[in-house]
Amino acid sequence: MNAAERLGPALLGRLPPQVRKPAYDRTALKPGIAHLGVGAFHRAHQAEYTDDLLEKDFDRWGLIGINIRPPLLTDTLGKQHGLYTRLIRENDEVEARVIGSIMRVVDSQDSAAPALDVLASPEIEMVTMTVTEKGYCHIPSSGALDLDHPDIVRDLANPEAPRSVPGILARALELRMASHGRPLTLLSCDNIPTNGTILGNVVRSFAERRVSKLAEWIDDNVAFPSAMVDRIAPATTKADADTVEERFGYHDGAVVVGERFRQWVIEQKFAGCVPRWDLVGATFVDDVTPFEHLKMRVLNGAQTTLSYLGVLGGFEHTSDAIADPLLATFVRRMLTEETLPTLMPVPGIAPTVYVEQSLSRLANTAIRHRNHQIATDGSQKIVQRLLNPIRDRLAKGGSITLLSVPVAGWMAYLIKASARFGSAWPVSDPFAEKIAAIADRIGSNSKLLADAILAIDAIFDPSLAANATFRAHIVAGLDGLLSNDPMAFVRQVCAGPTDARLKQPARSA
Ligand code: CS2
Repeated sequence: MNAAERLGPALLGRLPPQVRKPAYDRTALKPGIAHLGVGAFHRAHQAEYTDDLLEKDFDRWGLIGINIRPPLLTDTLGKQHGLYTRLIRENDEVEARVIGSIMRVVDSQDSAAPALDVLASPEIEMVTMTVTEKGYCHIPSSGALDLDHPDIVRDLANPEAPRSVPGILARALELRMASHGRPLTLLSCDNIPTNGTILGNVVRSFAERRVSKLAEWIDDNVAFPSAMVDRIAPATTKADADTVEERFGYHDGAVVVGERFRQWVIEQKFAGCVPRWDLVGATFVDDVTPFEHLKMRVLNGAQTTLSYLGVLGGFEHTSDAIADPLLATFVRRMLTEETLPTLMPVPGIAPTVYVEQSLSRLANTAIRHRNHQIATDGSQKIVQRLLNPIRDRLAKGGSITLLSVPVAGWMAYLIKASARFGSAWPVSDPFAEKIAAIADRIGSNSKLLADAILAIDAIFDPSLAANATFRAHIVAGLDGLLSNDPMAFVRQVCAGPTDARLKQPARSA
């Protein structure tokens, strides 16, 4: 059998009719946007919105995709001149579209120079980024730049050859200031609270420690809007590429799969020109906060909860976990009883409807989102998804019985990965080693485990860690989730009054 032809400009005219293709002249694209972190989410979200915009109202907004961390882009998107297939999957439906908005890709993993060339160039007026929560090098509990972060220490000593996101952006802004001086919008598309404010903080804090006048120049010429972004788009698998090849007859090394739902709410705070994403479904608003709380606490909170309880219960994907009646009941009750009361009114969205819509999105069996993928970097996610609503509940005297369970779930997930607990699964989290060391030292005493983990003040601010109610729930949660039957504990919490949690099943480790 002949190998299938690879997707590229030459194939565009011969794509099967059921594959939608760019309805504009790609050769007329000019670079205007740079994106840092070209993963599945970017390809399923901002690049698609941009493709919609180019189709609706063609302007010069071509995208240059940059990776400063693996994987290499040259071998996949590069070989396809930026083209890739975006599949929307909902249970049995598959809808294919080739996206054309990425005009060039740049690999800058070994040195920042290629990224800086793009970011400092006068034609780039918008830089979007999906660099993951930990890419900001901030302290999750406070939002401040982590000056002890090894990459920040290194970059402050070698500012002309930076590796960190704050270091690279500060250097790019310095080059812009020293050359053409054109303004720039830096738009974070990561799931961290007040992402624009945090990005502004880390870049400014870095700049203040560098060249004089850079921080002032940034204040006058750079905007850091906050944004809420949403579409579930798990890491692409070989099966996804095979689907394209089998159904449509061509090879694509950069396929992305997402759900139909998508949302992008952007704070109207720009410097220079802005792509009119608001013409194609994005919303420009004065305050993103209510949207951001809704999304991170409900949709992401549910995902994180299902990921930890799902792994502990033996479920592979989100959709498997939510198909379990116990976990479905748990997560629905947690969201409606404890999370919703912490939300502020959201223009145009009824929170209860949003909860049901979120739960049905998570039940989509065609989206193969692995619980271990969502569980990755939990230390960077639980603050906005679980701890902030817990803090709000405590401030108003509300119960936190349900919201505390996934926090203990995050701890149990990392504890069980330690050697002392049998290295249950490989994990990836900046705090994994620290928690493994705690688990190895302490063993299975939940109270001592809780004391040691809650003392990590980069995650748990000291007043929350000192709260007796929260602490008692975490201890009970660890007792239950580290037992031989973690689901029995979830059942017990779901069934009844909070006190029932104090009767624990038999311990393992
Ligand atoms: C997920 C998100 O991996 C994760 O942390 O919770 O990537 C989630 O799928 C997106 O935020 C959905 O918009």
